[in-house]
Amino acid sequence: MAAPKNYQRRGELVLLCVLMGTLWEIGRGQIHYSVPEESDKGSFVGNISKDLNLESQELVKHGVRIVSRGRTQLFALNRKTGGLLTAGRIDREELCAQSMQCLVNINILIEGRGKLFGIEIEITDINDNNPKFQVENLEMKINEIAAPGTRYPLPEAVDLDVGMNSLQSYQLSPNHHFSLDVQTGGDGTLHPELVLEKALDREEEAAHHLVLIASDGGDPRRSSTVHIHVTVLDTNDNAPVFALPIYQVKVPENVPPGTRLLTVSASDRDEGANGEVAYRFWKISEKQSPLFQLNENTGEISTAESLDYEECAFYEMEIQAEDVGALLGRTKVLISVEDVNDNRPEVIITSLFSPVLENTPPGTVIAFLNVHDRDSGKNGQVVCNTPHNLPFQLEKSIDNYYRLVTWKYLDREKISVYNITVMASDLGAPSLSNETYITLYVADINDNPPTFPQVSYSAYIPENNARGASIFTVMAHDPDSGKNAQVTYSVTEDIIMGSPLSSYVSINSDTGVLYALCSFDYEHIRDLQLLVTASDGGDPPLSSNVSLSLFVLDQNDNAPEILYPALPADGSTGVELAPRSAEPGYLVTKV
Ligand SMILES: *[C@@H]1O[C@H](CO)[C@@H](O)[C@H](O)[C@H]1NC(C)=O
Ligand SMILES: *[C@@H]1O[C@H](CO)[C@@H](O)[C@H](O)[C@H]1NC(C)=O
Ligand SMILES: *[C@@H]1O[C@H](CO)[C@@H](O)[C@H](O)[C@H]1NC(C)=O
Ligand SMILES: CC(=O)N[C@H]1CO[C@H](CO)[C@@H](O)[C@@H]1O
Repeated sequence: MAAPKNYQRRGELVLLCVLMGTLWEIGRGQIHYSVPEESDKGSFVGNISKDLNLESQELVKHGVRIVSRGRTQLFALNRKTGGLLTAGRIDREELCAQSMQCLVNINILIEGRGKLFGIEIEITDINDNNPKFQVENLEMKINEIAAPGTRYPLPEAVDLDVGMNSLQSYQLSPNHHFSLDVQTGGDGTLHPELVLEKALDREEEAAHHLVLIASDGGDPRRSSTVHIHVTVLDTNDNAPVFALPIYQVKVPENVPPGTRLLTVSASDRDEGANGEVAYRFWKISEKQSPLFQLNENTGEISTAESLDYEECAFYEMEIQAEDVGALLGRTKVLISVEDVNDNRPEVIITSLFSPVLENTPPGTVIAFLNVHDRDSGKNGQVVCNTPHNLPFQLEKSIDNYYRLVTWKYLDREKISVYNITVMASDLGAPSLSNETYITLYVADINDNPPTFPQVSYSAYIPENNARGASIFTVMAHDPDSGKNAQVTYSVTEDIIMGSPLSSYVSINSDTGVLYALCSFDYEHIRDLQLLVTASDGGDPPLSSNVSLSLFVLDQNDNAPEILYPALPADGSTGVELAPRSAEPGYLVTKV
């Protein structure tokens, strides 16, 4: 901005010199002064009076004055003392910009003598300007993968002063990652560059704060700074890392499907999308993969189906976390399933000796049972028992086997079939139990003879009966079963009135029906004593006897005859006399 104006001003001065050139008469060389810029108004520049060999009084007399066409008078003449003074502050930089020498030419006109003198005044530089950056703060972005050695141009400072007072050097605040390199251009200007010395790591340090200092060589030295804020841009250079190398969880086997078990979590030190992680099963057996589900985004592992301690008590799997750049992290998950008393004991009848003979001695083994519970620990310990009111008891055998034995004699005739309840309970809390039923048949032995309901029987048959007529039926009962209860009847042979009993009667051995084999004559035979035997079909057979008395009843087959008193021959009624005083019960007569 200032430069064109200054050139213009210098142009005017030069023009002034040319115009005045004709008046240039002084033989001696040009007068040369120098004054530092920024001197106070009225600062002494040179003694005109002395240098032009004029008495100070003559200055006024000869009308000595400064001629210059500039708008601003930089210098003034004290006519009394002959001193050339500054008329105001002079800014060298405004006047001459960056020119190494700043010369101002003025002319002194001595009107009285018609003489013109040229005076060259050099405005010397003082260090009155700071090197100046155009910005105070600089934002830079550098990707963390940038290679060491990469260069980044930095802003340059400008110092209006010249020579040593102008910009001499740049410095960078100490830093581990960056260094400063200053290149010198063809015209001597300095170009500061930032050089990456050591690779950046956003995850370690996401930003760096640097200060660039530009200094001049003046005395005192002036400097200015620019603050450089380097933001390190992320690249996906970090793999996800799980918080734990192994996750462990215990879960009761009865949790419903969908129960959350645990959440694995991997962190990725990268930021934004580079730090996003997806979870997947990495190693899981085919058998267990349908059992668990993993939320891809949250890392939450839950059950997909119900777990069964008895099937598998321990699961091991590996989980992988993957970020967008396919960088991986892995962890292990161990799931222990804890037993819950969820299985009823089972009772298996390994062998059953049924039917059992009713005369088996106490202590005979009826059955072998095996009890089993799929749970473990107390939940899997089983106790077995049977009702106490039955003639059976359980005895523990080896392993999980029980013997069912009799503890007293059985009686088929009382109970022929038992429904034995075997109750198995485990020791879990709450306990689970299961019942099983054993049907035991008691086999008959011939321990009961057929018995007759009565000790003896009497039967009656009218005389003159038809041959083959049934007289009577005896019936014996045998509580045994089958052959042992099959009763056959017989009559013990005897001799009655010279004839065998079997010629009089016979008995149907199956039905017990007694038949007459002859026609009885009361007048001939009045009664028969029989011994009927009932035998069962057992081996050996059992029998019992009963006596049967058979009476023959008289029929009216003979006309009665009155023997006394003899009837009168005339057919009249016989008379019996009785005294009047006869008491009741007095015997009147006998017929
Ligand atoms: C009870 O035991 C039997 C075998 O003795 C078995 O078949 C059954 O499944 C068991 N009941 C339960 C509910 O477990
Ligand atoms: C045995 O008894 C149980 C219950 O008392 C019953 O459920 C079962 O049906 C019975 N078994 C037989 C064979 O009678
Ligand atoms: C039945 O009577 C027959 C013949 O008198 C005899 O041999 C047998 O021992 C008797 N039986 C019984 C059980 O009294
Ligand atoms: C201002 C100043 O120093 N003026 C002096 C210039 O020189 C003459 C003698 O040549 C002195 O008399 C002035 O005092």
